[in-house]
Parts: sequence; C-alpha cells; structure tokens
Amino acid sequence: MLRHDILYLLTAQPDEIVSGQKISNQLNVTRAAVWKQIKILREEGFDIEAQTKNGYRLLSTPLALNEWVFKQALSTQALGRVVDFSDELSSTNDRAKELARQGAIHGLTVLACRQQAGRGRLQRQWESPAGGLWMSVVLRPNLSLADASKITLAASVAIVDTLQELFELPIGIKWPNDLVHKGQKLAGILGEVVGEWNTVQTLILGMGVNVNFPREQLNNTFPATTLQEILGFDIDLNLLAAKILENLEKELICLEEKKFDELKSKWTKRAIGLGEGVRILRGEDVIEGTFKGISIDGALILETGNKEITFSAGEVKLRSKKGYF
Ligand code: BT5
Repeated sequence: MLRHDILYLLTAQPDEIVSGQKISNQLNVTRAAVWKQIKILREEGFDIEAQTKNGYRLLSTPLALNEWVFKQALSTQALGRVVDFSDELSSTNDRAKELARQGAIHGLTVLACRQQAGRGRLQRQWESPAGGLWMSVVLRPNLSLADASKITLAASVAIVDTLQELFELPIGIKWPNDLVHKGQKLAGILGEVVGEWNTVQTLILGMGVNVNFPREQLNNTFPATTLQEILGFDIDLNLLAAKILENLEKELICLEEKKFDELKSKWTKRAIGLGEGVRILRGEDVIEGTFKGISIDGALILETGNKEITFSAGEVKLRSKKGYF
C-alpha cells in the first residue's frame, strides 16, 4: 500500500526530513499523490510535519489502533501475524469464532476499537467503549482440553507482565482471571472453546483492557478502573496489544513444553487473597475457608477444617472475608 511505503521511507530516517521529491522518485508516483497520502495519514492520527520546500518528517504515530503501527511493534512468531481490524464489532470473540470456523490459522488476532455487545463469562456484559483494548486470538495449540483453563491463566500472566514491563505497574490477579488495581477491575479474560475440542482443538481467547478512556464511561455499578485513570496519560494501544501477544506466545510455548509450574508460580505471585480467609459463593451456598492456591488445571484450592476442596472457575465466585474484593 502506498501509504505504508511512505511510512517506511519516513521511519527509515527517524527525526529527519525526507524530501517529497525523493519519496515520489522512490515510489514512482507524483508529488501530489504523496501529499494526498500524507493527508490521509494525518487523518489516521500520524503527526507528520510538512515543510513546503524541504519535505516531510514523522513526529509521532497514532495511539489508537492502526494496522501499520501494530505490525511495527509486533515481534511474535505466530500470534497477531494475521490481524482483523474493525472500527466496531458486536464482540471480537464472536468475530474470531466465525473466522475460526472458516479455517483461520493459529494466532489470528481480531481487534476492534469498540464493541457493541462485548461479553464477559456466563453471558455477562462487558462494556467496551472506544479507547479500550478489545482483542481476541484464535489459538490452535498443541494442548489437551484439560489445558484450556491454563491458557486463560497464561493470558492473565501475559497482561500483568506487560503492564509491569511497560509501566512498572503492579497488577493483581483475582482468581480465576480478573486483573485488578487497588480493588478495581482493569481487565478481564474470556476463553471459549470452538466446536469439539478433540477434533479441532481451537480456543478463542478474548482479552479486554480498559485503557484510554475515563472510568466515568463505564457503569458505576461495579468497581472498575482504566489505565488512563491510573497512569494519568493515554498510551499506544498498538504497542500494548503487540507486547501482550509477545508475552502470551512465550507462556503458550512454556505450556506446550509442559512447564506448567513456571506459569503457576508466576500466577501465584500475583494472586490476591492467597493464604487468606475467603468465601466461595456457589449459587445460594457460601463455603468459607483459606485460599491455598490453584491446582494443576487452574481450579481454586480451599482449605476448610482439615480437608481441601477444589472449585473450577465456571461455577463459583471468590470473595474476601475482609471485604476488600
Ligand atoms: C470478564 O468477564 O471479565 C471477561 C471479559 C472479557 C472481555 C473481552 S473484550 C474482547 C473479547 N470480546 C468479548 O466479547 N469479550 C472479550 P466476567 O468475569 O464475567 O466479568 C464481567 C463483569 O465485569 C460484568 O458483569 C461487570 O460487573 C464488570 N464489567 C463490565 N464491563 C467492565 C469493564 N469494561 N471494566 C471492568 N469491569 C467491567
């Protein structure tokens, strides 16, 4: 694409002015055609300085989702190598499912600026205004169905590691995979199996992170926060998405190599409420005990009296006895 070729020329000499003549010669198009593309790039959010006599200089790239910027930031083998970008979707998980059924390859990533009907677990609603990271990845890993829940744990760890690396931001994980900052939810994960796992082995991994929008844009009936709120500035969604995919790919490779202990210890280090008194809510039932850790398949281990009971993620909710989560 001509636009992208122009960007390559501008980034080949960062901070330097590249002459319009040079661009038109190298790409074999008129200077007017170059100018037309520069205007489109500016509309996409690229800050490009234009000096009539001298040429163009790229000052900054957009913070909003942009395929070119995303590709530049990406350093993975498989995840995100094929991307499906949309301005608006009902749900990136639904789109990814549809593409998986049509034969999408492992790692295909769906990204949308907004979701009209973002979903949480158990058909709960996930509010998804513009400025958030709403992303789903089609995974066809070399793992068994029993490992599917480990992939969602891996996604939690990947997001937590990314926020630590990029912003030195300590994020806690509330079992099974709510990402929380000071008691307020910043991100959530939704893993869904497509078709018969035994025959197709496809998982759609949906990740939602509240990023460049104020908390007020979300309903006030639940405790939530956004990166804009925490950091005080907007960040590059492309870089965030690319880094999460990079960390996720590392975790998936570890899982395929059967190194679950490493993932479990990373997850455990960030777990909120571990070793504390907790309540498990199962429908009307409340079971109290001590949160001991997670089992090999990601289930919560609760110690009550002198016995241990495990709970899998789909069926119960975890609450602190002290009331802080
Ligand atoms: C989750 O569900 O936390 C999983 C959320 C996954 C969202 C991603 S976005 C990309 C992909 N496409 C989708 O359609 N979904 C995935 P759960 O643990 O069930 O939490 C849902 C609950 O969180 C809701 O019932 C609200 O109380 C609360 N909530 C809704 N929107 C929120 C938001 N933006 N931030 C924080 N909390 C929210």
